[in-house]
Amino acid sequence: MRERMRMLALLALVLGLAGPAGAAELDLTLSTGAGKPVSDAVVMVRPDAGHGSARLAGPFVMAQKDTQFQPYVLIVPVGAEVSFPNLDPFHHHVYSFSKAKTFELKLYGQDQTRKVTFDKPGVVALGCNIHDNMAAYIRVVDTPFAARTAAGAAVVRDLPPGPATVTIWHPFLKAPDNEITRRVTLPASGALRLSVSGDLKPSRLQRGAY
Ligand SMILES: [Cu+2]
Repeated sequence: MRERMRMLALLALVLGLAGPAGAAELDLTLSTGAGKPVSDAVVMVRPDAGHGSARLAGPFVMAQKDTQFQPYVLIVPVGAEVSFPNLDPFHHHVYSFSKAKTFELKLYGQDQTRKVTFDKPGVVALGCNIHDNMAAYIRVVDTPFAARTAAGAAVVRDLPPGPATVTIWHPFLKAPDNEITRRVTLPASGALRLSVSGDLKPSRLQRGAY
């Protein structure tokens, strides 16, 4: 009897950890009005049914290399600890004034690292006090269903079926809060294709090809 109870408890734990993940995927393409693919956008899917206890997996790293942040856009879950290794043979001084996380990592040198925990969802714009053209973004997400576009495409997997809200964000997207939102209904299995068009505001802090 005790053995059976233990088995049931274990089963509940396993099911609980797995959450309501399903078999559908979202295939998103994002391009400008002129048809150019947009990279470094973040696609977030929030199923109406919720997402259980599923969470994006780390490690989460925002490096400084060749006088740039790498990557340009990093997706992390709420509560993530992000490391900021300096891989350059000179100092950097990383900061953010963003509402989602205001912090400063004072001058530190080659092969040193620092850690910051991001405890609120939102956009964190990064800069360097020494190098004015260094810029990057951390998007802190409250859903495990998130992906970044590369060459204008992103795939979000293991989605539960049913209605969901899809949010597409890019630091320079011409839209309120730099976000476009779509309502979709996810199938029980297979792929839902979604094509979205959005233009970017020109900025000296833009990076990548689109
Ligand atoms: Cu720097």
